[in-house]
Amino acid sequence: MIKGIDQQSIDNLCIYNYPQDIITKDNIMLENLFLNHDSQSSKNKVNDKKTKAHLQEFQIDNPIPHKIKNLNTITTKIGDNVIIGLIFDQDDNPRDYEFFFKELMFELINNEKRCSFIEDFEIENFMITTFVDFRRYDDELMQKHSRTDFSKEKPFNKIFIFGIDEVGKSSLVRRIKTGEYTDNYFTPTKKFNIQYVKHDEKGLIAFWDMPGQYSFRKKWLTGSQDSNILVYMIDVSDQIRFAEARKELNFVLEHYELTGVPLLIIGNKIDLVNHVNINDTDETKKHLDRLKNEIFDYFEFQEISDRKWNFLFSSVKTSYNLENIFQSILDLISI
Ligand SMILES: Nc1nc2c(ncn2[C@@H]2O[C@H](COP(=O)(O)OP(=O)(O)OP(=O)(O)O)[C@@H](O)[C@H]2O)c(=O)[nH]1
Ligand SMILES: [Mg+2]
Repeated sequence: MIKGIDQQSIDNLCIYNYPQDIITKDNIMLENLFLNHDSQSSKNKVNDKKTKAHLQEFQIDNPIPHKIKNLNTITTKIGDNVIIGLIFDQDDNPRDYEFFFKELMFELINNEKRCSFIEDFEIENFMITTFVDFRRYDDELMQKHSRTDFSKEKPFNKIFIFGIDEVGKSSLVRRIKTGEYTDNYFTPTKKFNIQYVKHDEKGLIAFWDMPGQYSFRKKWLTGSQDSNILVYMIDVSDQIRFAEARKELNFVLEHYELTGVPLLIIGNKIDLVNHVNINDTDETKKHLDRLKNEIFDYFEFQEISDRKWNFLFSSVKTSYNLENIFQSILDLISI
């Protein structure tokens, strides 16, 4: 997606790619793209006046299927300064998708108001929804089976990680992605931190790490759309904040659109809990079981009956249980 096409200089454009980097700021390519859309827009202004009737609506131009640097694409212009495009397989005909593309854009932008193109997180979210809806449409209606490319053959999974601030969400994602951990490495996350990990069986896994500070929590519901699993993290060493953590979890779980989405709850920072010297002894096991029972009683996890769920302790710092956590995520999304 390219934002800012009404600006004088191509350098000022904002370019968003999903799920991989596919397009860079190539002047000739971009100028050609804009020219195509400019002629389309002027036609639309004459023929399509009715769509401007509602003031709050974005104008969505007729999509244009074309080749951009050998990529098989379809693009449309939204409002005055946004162009969004999709790239298809070489053997696909983008014209097959023209109608659906325009309908989908209209539905997402003007009916569901999924994106106002102001904040980056909205744009990221809008792109994932477009991507997922298109793949569903393709699977259901086009019924093509001979796929060879990565994104078709292998599934795509979105892992939505949330929890109040400071529990260790960003540290976990960094650990999974790079193997690294540093105390106090992170300042609070201020926007959606999206990291991709490739997995042999599961294809592309996108970790959506939410900001946990109070003022950002209202954006969690927007970010959670189309998730394959919810991962809720708590800090088990900070029991003073359990009430707050419980309230925020329940608020999200009550949201009807998320019913049935599997849930993994992670009790992080187990290394900080008194008396728990993590090793394989029976003594440790007893301590962990007792702590787990206390947490279950307090959070009333047993009441969760509308989805598959699991609870695991972890320490991102010492790597305790991280392999089991990754495995549990994979198991839950397979269900
Ligand atoms: N002792 C200990 N510290 C941890 C662990 N995991 C994370 N931390 C520390 O906890 C602090 C917060 O970690 P972050 O990963 O930034 O937490 P966050 O949940 O992403 O916080 P927000 O982005 O504000 O929502 C950092 O100082 C980390 O180093 C852990 O398992 N044990
Ligand atoms: Mg963070």
